[in-house]
Amino acid sequence: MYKTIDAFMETVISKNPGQDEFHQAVREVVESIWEHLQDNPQYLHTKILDRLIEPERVIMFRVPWRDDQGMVQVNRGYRVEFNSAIGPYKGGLRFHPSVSLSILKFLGFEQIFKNSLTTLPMGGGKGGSDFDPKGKSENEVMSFCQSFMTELNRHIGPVTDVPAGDIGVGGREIGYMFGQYKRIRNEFTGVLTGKGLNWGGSLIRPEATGYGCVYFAQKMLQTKGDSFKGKTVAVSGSGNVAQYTTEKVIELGGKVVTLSDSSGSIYDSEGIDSEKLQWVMDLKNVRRGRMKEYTEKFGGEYWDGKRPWGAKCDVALPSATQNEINKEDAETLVKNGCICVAEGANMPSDPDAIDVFLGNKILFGPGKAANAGGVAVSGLEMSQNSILMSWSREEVDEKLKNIMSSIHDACEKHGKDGDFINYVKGANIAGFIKIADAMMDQGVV
Ligand code: NDP
Ligand code: 2IT
Repeated sequence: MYKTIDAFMETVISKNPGQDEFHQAVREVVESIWEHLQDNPQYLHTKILDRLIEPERVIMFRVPWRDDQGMVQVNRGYRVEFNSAIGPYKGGLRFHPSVSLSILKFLGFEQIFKNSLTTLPMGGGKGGSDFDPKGKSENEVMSFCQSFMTELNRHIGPVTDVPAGDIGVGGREIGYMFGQYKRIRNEFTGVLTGKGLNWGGSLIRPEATGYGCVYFAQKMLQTKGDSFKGKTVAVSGSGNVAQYTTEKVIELGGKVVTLSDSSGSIYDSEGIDSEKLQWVMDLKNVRRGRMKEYTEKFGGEYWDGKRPWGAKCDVALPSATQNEINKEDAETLVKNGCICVAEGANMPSDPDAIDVFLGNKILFGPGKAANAGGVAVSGLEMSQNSILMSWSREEVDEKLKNIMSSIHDACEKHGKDGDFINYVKGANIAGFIKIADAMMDQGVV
């Protein structure tokens, strides 16, 4: 039995060398639940924590494909099937050159708790590849997706493991992978979520992560009697999550002044209105261009190679990638009057940044709570597929709102400390209890 958090983390680090992002995600959870564990020795005796940090299965495979010049290219594919205590493995696929086992283990580990919070029966998993879709032709993306699914298909299934999108994987890639799965298996099933609307997809799934994050931030603001109306909002990223986050903030009367991509950020003091957002959606989803072009079209400032956190804002909604807010960024945000941060991305704030937010007692919603709307609507897509029905936009949106609200309540229940809510602690404890109890019920497996 471990005496201290540091002693536990030493073992995690020595068993998983070099997996820095995974260590970071585990430490955050363990720090939150440590006290709860000491008060509940049944979890210690059954080594729930030791079992929880060990994926049930990790699959790693070769993905060979031919580029447009006929040259053979080789990427590495992964699926981390982390925990199936409360349902089939569920989580996205990420295609990005930075993808490694550490990144996918951190994402899969986070996903276990996130999925538990959604109230739906989904276990945790994550996968992807170091393939870089940037600059590739349609044909190359399709060839890669088909090769990737040629191996992945034997490990997944509607009651086993149900992947979806993440960075670099959107409707286009899900389509190519679904087509290949169906061709190999001769089965039309809900094996992937984020599908097209006329072949089993759910209304609101594309919007769900962004909308859900804004619904969650709205609940957080309401605890202070506040709302999005008239708020200046900094959003990072310009992909799926950033786009629909911006759409919902505009609808609720807020003003989004920043967006970004991996090359830099744009700052528009007038606000990104619906028309400008439509242009961004076309730029990123159809033309696949860079955010720099925004300032050439609409004016404003382009901050080359910089993140958007220098912008003065009331609310920050990081929606690009992990560790995109460090201590200095967090201090700048707080100094400039930011009162609320809700994470659309997974682990965008590093541990020092989280300390700054919590230390200053601002509203801070961690990704596993704030961005759970995406996987929640994936869960609703699975339900619709299994009953061969599709629900209306209003029905799905209503269910999404209710789920985000219940996640907020769970965070409040386990994270309330006087008049402050520690959402990190609340989300981790609430997520943990459901998984740990299910694992206890199912014996040593
Ligand atoms: P997209 O691929 O649609 O967009 C990603 C955006 O983030 C792009 O603007 C991209 O810029 C930027 N970005 C990616 N990597 C980096 C990097 N290393 N440095 C700076 N910017 C970067 O992905 P999503 O919008 O789907 O995902 C964004 C975040 O939200 C991720 O953390 C993901 O895990 C999380 N998330 C996504 C969900 C979903 O349903 N899609 C659900 C829950 C969380 P560029 O174009 O230059 O690459
Ligand atoms: O990080 C995430 O929750 C996602 N990328 C969505 C996963 C899903 O299965 O919809």
